[in-house]
Amino acid sequence: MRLFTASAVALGLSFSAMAEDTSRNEELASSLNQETIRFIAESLDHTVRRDIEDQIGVLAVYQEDESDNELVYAMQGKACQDSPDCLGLEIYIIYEGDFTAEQANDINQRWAAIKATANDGSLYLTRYLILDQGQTIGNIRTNVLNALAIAENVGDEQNAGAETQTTLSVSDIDFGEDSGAYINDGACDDARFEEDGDLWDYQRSHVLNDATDCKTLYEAGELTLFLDFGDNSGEYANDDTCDDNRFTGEGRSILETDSHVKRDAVDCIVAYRAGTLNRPE
Ligand SMILES: [Ca+2]
Ligand SMILES: [Ca+2]
Repeated sequence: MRLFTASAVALGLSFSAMAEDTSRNEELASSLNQETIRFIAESLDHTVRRDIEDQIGVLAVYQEDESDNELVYAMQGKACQDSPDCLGLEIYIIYEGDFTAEQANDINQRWAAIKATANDGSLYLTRYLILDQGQTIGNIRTNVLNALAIAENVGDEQNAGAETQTTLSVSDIDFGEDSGAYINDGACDDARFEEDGDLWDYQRSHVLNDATDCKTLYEAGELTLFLDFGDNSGEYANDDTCDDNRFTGEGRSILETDSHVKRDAVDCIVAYRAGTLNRPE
């Protein structure tokens, strides 16, 4: 089996939704050929990227509703023998990463409608349909959507887990310097480590200014990083306006895309210290 990467690519674009094609929903299929598999993907308003080489099936892609991410998946005919018609259909999604058998087992226990396996670190999510007694095209379309909905959930869980891990690493956090009025008093006064830090002006002014206190307490496991400004990798970094659209307030630019989330740290910290930004909800 060829490897497909289901990568989360932030497109930063919005596509106009086209209507789904339900015209063949009542049609009973006891086998599937290339044309029908392609129709199933396109009828869901998904884009067929290409046919699967030397097999019956397609590689398709669509944009998730809740985010700008796109999900790549494959539908492959099974039990085709020498015929161009296949008696089964496998829907599969592959996430590359560092997945273990334990994680796959955990997914299997929570999502009965999909089979998860870990192989060389990649996570395979598959759903197999048998067409023995015939299934309607509408039913097959619903099965595809169910499998993809579970895959989206699994993907979201992985992304959330990855974010938690990065905030836990001390070396990933810039604690700044000891330059505030409350340095070395045994309490962290940097608003980033306060759940409702916007309420206190002196904590805003202490972002990056109470390094020793905050680092010591963070290493002891007594602090959580609630507000992560990220780095300065954005195209509009260092132009004196905060372009990170998680924030609101007069210190924010008019940019509406997610392109600068956690990528405009200096501009946003300056505005935040000055009190012209509200932190994300
Ligand atoms: Ca302090
Ligand atoms: Ca900026």
